[in-house]
Amino acid sequence: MPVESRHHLAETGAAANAKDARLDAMLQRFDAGEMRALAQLITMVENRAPESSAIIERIYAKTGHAQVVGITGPPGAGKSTLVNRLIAKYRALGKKIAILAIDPSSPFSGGAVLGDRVRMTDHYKDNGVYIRSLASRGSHGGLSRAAREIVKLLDAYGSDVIIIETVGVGQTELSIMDLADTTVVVTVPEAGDGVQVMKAGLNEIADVFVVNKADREGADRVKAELELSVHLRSGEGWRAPVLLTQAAVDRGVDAVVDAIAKHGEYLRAHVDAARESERRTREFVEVLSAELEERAARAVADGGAPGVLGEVRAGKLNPYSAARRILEDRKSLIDLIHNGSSKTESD
Ligand SMILES: Nc1nc2c(ncn2[C@@H]2O[C@H](COP(=O)(O)OP(=O)(O)OP(=O)(O)O)[C@@H](O)[C@H]2O)c(=O)[nH]1
Ligand SMILES: [Mg+2]
Repeated sequence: MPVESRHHLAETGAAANAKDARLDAMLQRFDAGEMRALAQLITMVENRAPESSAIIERIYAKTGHAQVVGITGPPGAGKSTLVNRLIAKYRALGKKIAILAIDPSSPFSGGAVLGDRVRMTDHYKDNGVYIRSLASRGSHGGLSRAAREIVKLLDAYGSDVIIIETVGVGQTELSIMDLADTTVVVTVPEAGDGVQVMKAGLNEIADVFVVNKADREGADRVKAELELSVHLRSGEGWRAPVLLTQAAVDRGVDAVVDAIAKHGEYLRAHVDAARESERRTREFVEVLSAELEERAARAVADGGAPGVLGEVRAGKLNPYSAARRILEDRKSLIDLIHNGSSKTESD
């Protein structure tokens, strides 16, 4: 190895040590329950800092305590209003709670919820409530990974309940809801909303149905429709209750808290080992492929695989042949994944 190159490595080594020390300090503050450290770690994970995987690896053993509750449903159904109510209920029960809002269009902590100004301000200062939002724009499918890792951090932080609110009824919502232990689908008695929910497949994943805005006409009809769909959904096991609420005036919300708790108990009593191992396998494959992708991208950015990359850049080699050439040559592959910056491929 040329001298300059060794010198370069020594320097980056020192920088890396300082970085490690900073990260260690941050993780120690996290372990001590410092909310600011939680926020900083979430930001790193959200921005896909290279340390992201190491962070999650470090905190993983502390996860598994929280009940993750997904709340989804059509825009404007009253999800955020409901979540704000739930925050108050859980705090009254002495539970530590975290909210992850995906693309929030309605506020959680700003005190904008009707007459709840004072109470929401209390939450804001309350150490038992952590509220964070995550934008899906421009995240190129990395959203569910970021959400997964943020949930891990919130769990390891000691949250009893983690609520994820998503807007809408699309594929992204379904993939985010995959993170939830308990999924609450919120609808309203508007014409067609029940149908929209069923079309989107949300009724398949609902563990609890909430028909909010029950002050409006048609709530009983939607409730009956949803109950029928639960009835038709074959099999024994958990039967999703259909609850009427008026979140805006705090009516029916206690029953939602009860249903979520009951579903949590049900899950604990009916641990499905096969499903769990499937979920762990899926997570492993996702983490592995994402990690490989990130390492390859970093390596290329750092000038790894210069021979092949040079040919690709010049248009002499098509990307498929180039990828195959790397993948089929053990040494090139290992160099790329392990030390993309050391440029050992063919020089
Ligand atoms: N009539 C009535 N209005 C309600 C009720 N609950 C919430 N709302 C109102 O419905 C509107 C939408 O509520 P949000 O909580 O922002 O709904 P959301 O589902 O979070 O909306 P997005 O995040 O935009 O999808 C607000 O104006 C609420 O005040 C209710 O029980 N009855
Ligand atoms: Mg909302």
